Amino acid sequence: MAYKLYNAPQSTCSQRVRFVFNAKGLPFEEVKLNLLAGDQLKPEYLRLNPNGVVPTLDHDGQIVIDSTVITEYLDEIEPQGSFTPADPVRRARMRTLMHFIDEMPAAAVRVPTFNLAFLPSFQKMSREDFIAMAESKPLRREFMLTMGQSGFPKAEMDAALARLRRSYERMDVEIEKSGGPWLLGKEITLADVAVMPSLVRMHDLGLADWQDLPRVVTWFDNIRAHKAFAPTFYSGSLLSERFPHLRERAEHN
Ligand SMILES: N[C@@H](CCC(=O)N[C@@H](CS)C(=O)NCC(=O)O)C(=O)O
Repeated sequence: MAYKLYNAPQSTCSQRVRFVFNAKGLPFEEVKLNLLAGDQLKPEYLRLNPNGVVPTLDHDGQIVIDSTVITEYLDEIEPQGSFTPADPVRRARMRTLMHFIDEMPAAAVRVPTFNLAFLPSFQKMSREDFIAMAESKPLRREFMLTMGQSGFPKAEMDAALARLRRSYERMDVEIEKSGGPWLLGKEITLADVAVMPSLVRMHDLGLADWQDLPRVVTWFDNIRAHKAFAPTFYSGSLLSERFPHLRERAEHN
């Protein structure tokens, strides 16, 4: 069985899928897209993924898109080292958390990411090129136009940070309820995988606002110590490695 993953090193959604592949020890071919250059908006890619985003999985010609769907798909067809509880009630809880994660931290993290990391690249574009690029995005058109070339205003940034903070608090409650160390108890599940890249991103941006939540601190240490973590976050996967201005920012903090 051959797996081809269209993805981007720094993409949080791609990191979820790479983590599951690496944890299961499954070989996969990686096709790396340059998102700032617009590879995800080329007609040949849009035929695979009409949302114009990564990741996309090609499994022997069968196309599966959307990172949480891909991780569930992989866990179904490659059940070794399962990330899904056997008990249907716990499975339902896992999916509930995955929905929460996509709606809260995974969505909110885009605001500090774009404001702090990507904005300088967009500011170098002409107004016309920026608008044309934003309008060509099937899923993120309004997001890009709201950000514009001056970035999200402070109120929007504060709201995103507040949503992220509430997500860490929710993680803390879930870990306490389940007995930890993972969100649903003793075993790591797809819910942990789903939220992981948001915390890695915020840590990388120097905004790890969970230091007063010891259960989340331990969770973060545990996921970084997982055998799948290092191969998932290979060189170039962190924004601070790619954007020198972020390193300078971190040094000043
Ligand atoms: N719900 C989708 C979201 C995918 C997504 O937003 N991907 C981002 C990278 S993490 C992307 O490709 N962005 C490109 C763009 O905004 O043009 C998933 O989970 O796969």
